This record gives sequence, C-alpha cells and structure tokens, in this order.
Amino acid sequence: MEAVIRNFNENGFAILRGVLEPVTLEAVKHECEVLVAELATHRYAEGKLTDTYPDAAFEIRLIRLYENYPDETPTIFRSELHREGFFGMFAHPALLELAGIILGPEIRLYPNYSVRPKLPENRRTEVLWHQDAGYTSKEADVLRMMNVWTPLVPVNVENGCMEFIPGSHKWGVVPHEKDEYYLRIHDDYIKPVEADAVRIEILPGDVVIFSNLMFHRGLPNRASHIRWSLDWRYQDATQPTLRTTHGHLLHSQRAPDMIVKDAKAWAQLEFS
Ligand SMILES: O=C(O)CCC(=O)C(=O)O
Repeated sequence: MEAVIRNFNENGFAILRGVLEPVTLEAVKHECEVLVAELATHRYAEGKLTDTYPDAAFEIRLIRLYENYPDETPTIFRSELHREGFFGMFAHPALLELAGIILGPEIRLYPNYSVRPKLPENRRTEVLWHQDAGYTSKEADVLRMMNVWTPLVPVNVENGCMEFIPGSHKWGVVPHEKDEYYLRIHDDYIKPVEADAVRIEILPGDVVIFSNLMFHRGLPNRASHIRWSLDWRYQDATQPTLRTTHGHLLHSQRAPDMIVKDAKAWAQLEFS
C-alpha cells in the first residue's frame, strides 16, 4: 500500500495487479452483455440489422451490430450504468479503502463514470492527450481526486491501452484545444514530453489509479476485437464537483445515512 501511495504522489499513477475478483468482473461483463443485447434488439426493430448475432463473443458482437453504420457506434455508456452489476466495481472495498487513505473519509463517486467499448479503427474512440481536469475547468487543480481505469479484456498497444506521462500531474491545468471529437492538450505542452509516455498494459482484474491532472490518452484500437474498459473517479466529498452534476456518496463519517448502501439502491439512482 505504501508503494502504491508513493507512486501515486510522485509519478501521478500506480498500477494495482489482481485487485478485482472474478465475481466483480463477471457481474460487470454481464451488465455490458445485457446492454449490447438491448442495442441489438433495438437496431433489429429499426430495420438496421437482419441478424442480432446472439452467439457472437463479447469482444466482437458490437462490431457486428454496427458493421454498416460506423458513425453510429456507441463510444461510451454513462446513464446506462445504474444497474446492479456495476455497483460492486464502483464501490469495491479495496478501492474505497485506498481512496480513504488518499482523500479522507468523505468519498463521492465523481459524476464522470463510464464504460467504453473501443471499437477497432474508429477515430471516434481515439481519446487524445488530455487531463481530466482540462474537461472540468481551469480551477479543477483544487479537486482532490483518485481516478480509476480498468479493462475487461487484456489491453496493450495494439488494442488501445492508455498512455501516461509520469510526473505531469505536478504541472497544473494546462491549455486544451477542441479537436474533432475530444479536447487535446496544446502542442506546446505535450510535444516536449510525449517521448516520456508509458504504456499501461494490464489485465482484467488489474486497475490503474491516476491523478485528475495526469497527461494521458487512450491509443487507437488496431486489433480486430473490442477493447472494453471502465473508468471512474473518487473525490473528496467535502469539495464541490465544479460540474453541474453531483455524483453519489459512497463513504461518509459525517452523513452515513446518505451513502448509496447497496446494488439495489445504486440501480434506482441516475447518472447525476
Ligand atoms: O479509455 C480510454 O481510451 C480513455 C479513457 C480516459 O481518457 C479516461 O479515463 O480519462
């Protein structure tokens, strides 16, 4: 635990291997499969499919559903995540314990939690160099946060793993520009350090925690399967979110009655 905290503070990130048990991963994967099945039914009803590919593998099925409509592929699920199977991941005891050490006892799930199905060779899924704080505001360097990213398939350079610039969390919020689909860090800030990028090649069950100020990107997927992943963030709940949304309280000493207490309660809430 000490090494994890030291890496998080000094480099801006730390990898934790094998933290998530198969039961947690399976519950999340099951919910993702249900989501995909719902999309298949919907597209079939719309007349955009002649087959719903029920037997296609998890890493492939979405590709089939959108084969003839690359501009319609989903790139991110957010409001869809209030289903019971996601709670065990977002409220995982080991992650909340770590967040407690880094952030203190008041912990909210920040209103930025996602599942990303990164489809191959689709520019809409290539997340450019950015800081998460860059999407929030220039003042977001005051936010005390612990960001989390984890894959549902093994990730590597070929299928679009994350890349980080170690130490970049110490440089404040830098200027971002709007590109076609995402914000990107201004060239003056990323070009001089781009060669220092480290690849985060990890397996299902592993997580990487990182700073809200970390320079990072998600590489393009050049494999022939989907790179499924989740990302979410914990924040010191005594602070404002600096967004119009409020997130959800997961741990609290001062208002224990206000926390999301279990998967059923989570499923009744909304992305907010
Ligand atoms: O998953 C990706 O490719 C990018 C994710 C990301 O940028 C994030 O979690 O902040």
